[in-house]
Amino acid sequence: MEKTFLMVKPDGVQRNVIGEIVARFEKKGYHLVGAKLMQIPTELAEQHYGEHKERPFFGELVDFITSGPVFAMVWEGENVILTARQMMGATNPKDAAPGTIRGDFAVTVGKNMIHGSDSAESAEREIGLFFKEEELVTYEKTMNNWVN
Ligand code: DAT
Ligand code: MG
Repeated sequence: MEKTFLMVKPDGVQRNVIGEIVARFEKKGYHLVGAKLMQIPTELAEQHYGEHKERPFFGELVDFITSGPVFAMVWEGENVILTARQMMGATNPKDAAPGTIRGDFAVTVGKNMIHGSDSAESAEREIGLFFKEEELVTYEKTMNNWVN
């Protein structure tokens, strides 16, 4: 089953909306297989955002994502990578539709509440960066039969 890496950024943790964000993915019908509150070390932040190394905002991005704890998660489900991105909304909250997480909770691109993998390759890479194999849990919910 498809998996994605999602993370409530430091602004979301500080603003007490971890629960609301988790609730959206739970209610959608996705399956939580790993989660932890953590402080990202600078080196991990630089690796995670490696694709943006040459961008002018890279330094700010690393400073922001390491500015306080994040809530890192792995979610599983049919088409979860693309659908989670749709539920997050556009990167810049000013372009994010109402009803999306960024549309409902955020104002500015520098503090846009949530990260989500953008492809199968980045999901695999990011899950590997943030979680050890043994931190991901395999379990059944009888409710899954009512979703799929
Ligand atoms: P996303 O988080 O939607 O995958 P991205 O990978 O293009 O977006 O960029 C990573 C993060 O970098 C994004 O969530 C916020 C920040 N960012 C992107 N573009 C920016 C910009 N023009 N100025 C400042 N920060 C930016
Ligand atoms: Mg991205």
